[in-house]
Amino acid sequence: MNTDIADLYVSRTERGSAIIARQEPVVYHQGNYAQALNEQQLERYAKDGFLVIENLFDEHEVQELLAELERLRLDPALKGMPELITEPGDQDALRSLFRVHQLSDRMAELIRDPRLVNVARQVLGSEVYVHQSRVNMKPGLYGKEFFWHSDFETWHIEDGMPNMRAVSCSLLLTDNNEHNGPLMLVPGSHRQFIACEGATPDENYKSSLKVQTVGTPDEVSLKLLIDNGGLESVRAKAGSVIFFECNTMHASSGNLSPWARSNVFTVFNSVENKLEAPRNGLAPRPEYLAARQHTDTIVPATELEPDELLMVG
Ligand code: 6CS
Ligand code: FE
Repeated sequence: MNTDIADLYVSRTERGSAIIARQEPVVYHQGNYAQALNEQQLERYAKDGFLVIENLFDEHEVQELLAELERLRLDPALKGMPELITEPGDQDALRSLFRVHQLSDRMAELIRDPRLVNVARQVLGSEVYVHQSRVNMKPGLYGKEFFWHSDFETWHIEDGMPNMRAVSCSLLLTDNNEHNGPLMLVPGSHRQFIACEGATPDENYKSSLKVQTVGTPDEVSLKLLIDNGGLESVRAKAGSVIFFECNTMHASSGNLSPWARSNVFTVFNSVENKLEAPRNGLAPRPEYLAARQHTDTIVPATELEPDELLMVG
């Protein structure tokens, strides 16, 4: 039970559901910490809680990353690793692979790309580190949905992330269209925290990464958010990036099309927002879901000396 009255974002306790006003800024220090987004893009991000930048990566880069994803998917060394999550009820279909920035040199290079890191540094107003990375495959025909949730709700309760000061970057590696289960977001939802009903079972992550049942909003709050802000589905070409604030409500449908919806997902957290103890007496989740040890500041690649680049490449 959480008895910490200083914690405003109580969730999954006997108190039940509630709508709590966000306490933190969305863009820290007026977006002056780094220069990546222009005024208009910053405003959009602050207002909606997300921003799509089309064709941020070119076709060649996308092909290279897709090939790397395919290599990882077939790598026998990864078989049986806990980082590999299969689709519910289907041991053969790969749903997600976590900690990709440590499992792959190419992905390690990607998360240092200034096109991603500098956006994170700008909106979070500080240096940043990687809280979590993953690829989501959403295979054609068999990729299942992700139910409505705020990532921050999970990271606050299960990982002890203190504040809303993290941003997710989803780089689309395949075209996202109305058929292959694109990301749906609720504009403006990041300004409210939805406290959820239901206690967290031990080792919840073992099932929640396949099908999420706790840490999901009640119907009334969800409808209110959507009636207020509307719904937006991201239809965009491979190479586009969705930046979304950690508390933005989102979901995606299953993929009944034959086309995979694959993306690389990196969560940057502010170095001033490192993890504390999980809430409600929960045990910390594994490092591959929530970094506690590997919290080195990510230096944008252009700021590295050429010989350092060789070492990390
Ligand atoms: O539990 C987590 O940390 C992950 N789960 C979901 C459904 N989305 C965000 C995050 O990657
Ligand atoms: Fe999510």
